[in-house]
Amino acid sequence: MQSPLIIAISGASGSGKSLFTENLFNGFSAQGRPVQVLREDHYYRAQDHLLMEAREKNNYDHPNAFEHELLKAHLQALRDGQPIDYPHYCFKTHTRLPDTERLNPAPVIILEGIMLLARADLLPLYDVKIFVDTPLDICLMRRMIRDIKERGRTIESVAKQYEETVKPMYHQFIEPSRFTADVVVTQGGKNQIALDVIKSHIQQALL
Ligand code: UZR
Ligand code: MG
Repeated sequence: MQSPLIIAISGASGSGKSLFTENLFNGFSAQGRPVQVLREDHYYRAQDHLLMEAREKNNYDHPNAFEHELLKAHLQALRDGQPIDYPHYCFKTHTRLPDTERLNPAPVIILEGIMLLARADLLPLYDVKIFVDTPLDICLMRRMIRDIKERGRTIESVAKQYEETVKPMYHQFIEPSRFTADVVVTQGGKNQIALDVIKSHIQQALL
């Protein structure tokens, strides 16, 4: 098999990365082209050894919160045509779930996550680097709604996390990583022109 095309999609939490990824993926799965989506969120470190109180205090917006070594090993394996055991993470308990999922290699791999472009050693692994650039106030509003609905949080806890880690770490790590991107996408996952441009690039690469 030809080496897969690896596309990394990054940007702030709440920027629309996941929707952009979803829309890109749907475009391809509709055409019957095999695409594998990997989320950096799944590679948050296991914290079974820590009490809940310590887990709640962890800085999840720092690159060290992720097991990037495992992500790197998985990308390498998929490149070599090997399957991987994809981890699953629980945002409510802040640790990995016991089960993993067997994923097979595919010609296109789409990765999405906040720190994908912030680690210099990961950059050479990607064929296409995309940064979804959305104003921070919009990201915060979306995040507030999502974290309360889906991640079991309160308004107070989202506001505290935002002030203490999300915003400062965004400025320290995510915002500067924008300059490593090949393409900067405004208007998030609904930017149809950006989706079409990237889809046609992928199609060309698959010929
Ligand atoms: P996305 N996060 C948690 O809140 N708890 C965890 O156990 C793991 C991650 C949050 C993290 C980050 N930050 O901003 C966000 N905080 O998940 C990244 N605070 O996920 O890209 O899906 O928004
Ligand atoms: Mg997301």
